[in-house]
Amino acid sequence: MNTPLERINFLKDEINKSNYKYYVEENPYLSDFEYDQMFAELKKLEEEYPLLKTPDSPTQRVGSISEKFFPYTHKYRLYSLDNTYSDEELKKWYERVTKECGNNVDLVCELKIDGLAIALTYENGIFVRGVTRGDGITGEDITTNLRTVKAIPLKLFEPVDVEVRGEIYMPKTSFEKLNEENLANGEKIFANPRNAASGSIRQLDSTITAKRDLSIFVYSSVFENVPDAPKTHYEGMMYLKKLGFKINPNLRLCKNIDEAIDYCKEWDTKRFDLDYATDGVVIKVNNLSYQEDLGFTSRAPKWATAFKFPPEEVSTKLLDIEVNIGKSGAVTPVAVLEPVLLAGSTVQRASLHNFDEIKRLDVRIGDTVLIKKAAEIIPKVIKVMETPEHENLPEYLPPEYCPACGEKLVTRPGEVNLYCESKNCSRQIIAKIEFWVSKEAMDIENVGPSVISRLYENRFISNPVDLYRLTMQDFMQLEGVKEKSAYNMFTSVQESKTRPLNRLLTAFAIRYIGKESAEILAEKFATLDEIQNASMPELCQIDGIGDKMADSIYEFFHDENNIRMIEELKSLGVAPVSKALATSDKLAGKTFVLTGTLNTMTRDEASDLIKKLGGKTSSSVSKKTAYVLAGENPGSKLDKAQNLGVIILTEKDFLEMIKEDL
Ligand code: 3B9
Repeated sequence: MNTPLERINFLKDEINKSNYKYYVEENPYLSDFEYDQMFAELKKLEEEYPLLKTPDSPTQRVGSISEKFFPYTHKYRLYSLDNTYSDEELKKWYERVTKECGNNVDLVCELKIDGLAIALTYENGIFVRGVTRGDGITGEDITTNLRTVKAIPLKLFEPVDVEVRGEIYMPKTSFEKLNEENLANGEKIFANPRNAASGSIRQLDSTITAKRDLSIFVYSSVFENVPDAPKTHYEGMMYLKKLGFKINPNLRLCKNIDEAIDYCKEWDTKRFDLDYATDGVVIKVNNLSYQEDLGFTSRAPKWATAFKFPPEEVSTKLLDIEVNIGKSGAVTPVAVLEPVLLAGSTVQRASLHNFDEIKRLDVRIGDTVLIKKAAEIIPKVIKVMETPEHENLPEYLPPEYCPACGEKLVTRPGEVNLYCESKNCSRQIIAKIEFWVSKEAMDIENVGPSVISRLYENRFISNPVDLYRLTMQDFMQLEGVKEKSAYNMFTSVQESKTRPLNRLLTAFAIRYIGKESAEILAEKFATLDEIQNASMPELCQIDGIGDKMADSIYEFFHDENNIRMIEELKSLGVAPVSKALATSDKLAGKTFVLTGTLNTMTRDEASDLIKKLGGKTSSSVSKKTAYVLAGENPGSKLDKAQNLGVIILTEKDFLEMIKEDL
């Protein structure tokens, strides 16, 4: 007769082995019935002998409900990958590699899984911690949720100390099933398997995570106490497999870049047969000592590159053509589509460029159209499929009158777009204000399209300048806006008064002047007055400002209405600062909120530092806050950050993060 400990260990091993066979090798070992029996017996024994219950027990996968995720600073940084898009770029990358390491550098090709990057830590072969990638330096501790992912071993086949990195993903079929169920239950629909995986793993209630079909592929490791640690990436991957990790079976050792290019070509088509989303191929130098020689840039290893698959194309039905009115009055068609999966996302709308394009392609409502998506860009209609229905559909005719204000639409010489030239067109005014507050322009957080529409409808604003006249009380008049959010909206507007000059110039939406030309202007001129007083020849001389642009700038700053608007802005306290020169883009796109007292610097100094590294600071914590930098005696901002799951940095974390740039 076995002792309870022996029996418990036997059951744990059998169940763990069964999990491994089922979820990693995808080759069942125990029948469902046997599994359930053993699981029940183990659970009962552990209840009887609570001291024998250990964290690597399969009964310990479903955890509890946490209130929040805690930030965790990675022991080893998680790097990104540089992207390549063509054979030529791949060859150039390989040239740099061989220049450093000599000819005949072996490569390993792997599929790039479109999921969620995480790091798993094992001590003595026991899973102790799982953390999201975050920004590569600090992530969030999601151990409890990761324990529910059956393909993650709780105990390895050898008692090693290792940190592995991998990608959590949801199989395409499970994603579709989840969406079907959610649709039926009136719950959230995920745009793609990646979002579904991310939403599932970020559940505070891990019993929900446990119900989602998540899996993992592991692709990288750092060993700590292994006597003969692998010498090549390929051996490393085989060792990970031997330890019980799930690795993607489609990795391949290649002798040179031509073989790697063949791999990319092969998988560009074969990937559609897989039950998981991939967005490219990762190519790595195999020899680890070569990897060490090549080293890292500030964000990515030089010994690896990600080849991105060219954009996908799919066909779907054109349900309608909507008309959009832009901030400059340009009237453009938008395709409304039967939802379809394209390059990993569900697409329902696509660009049709302009009405000439519709005529050229002979697009008719009801047609089957081919749509294409370039990386991160709005999909567009590129072709009408030849169908028997096409000929019977009525030709599409562009609108003659503005659908918003009824004004007759006009064409402009030399331009393809139709324009609504009404000064009172509501859709145009709203588009102008929306652009003013957008990230690219004045970046006014907390005041989004829905707030703008309501402010406009309630006649609180009829142009962007009016935003600066609003009081907190005005915001509170909107339905559902309480004191706190009114305060945030008001503060965001006030904060935007001192945005850099280039942002204000962008926000003006001067014809032909986009973000880049606004930056050029802001580098040449320190103030609005200087630009206003610039002569045509002065403007034309500027590198990067063409004659048409110069004309448009001159005209804008001499228009009576605009002169008045600029005066009003000034009197309301809008005072752009001349462009604070960021010396690095390390913190680009990251918003910091500072709270409490810092030891090594003042808050102003910290905030200058953040700006110098390309980041932003804000006074209130929101979902868009990337980090809260908390000093001693922090205020309520810290609680808010914790509630929202925003990463909290101590002064030490912050200094660690930017030390290379100090
Ligand atoms: C320090 C696949 C992805 C991926 C690395 C990947 C994303 C990132 C990466 C991981 N799919 N592979 N690989 N298939 N989406 C290459 C950036 N590796 C690291 O982050 C990393 C970091 C290291 C090693 C690896 O330290 C070294 C240790 C020994 C020698 C040299 C460096």
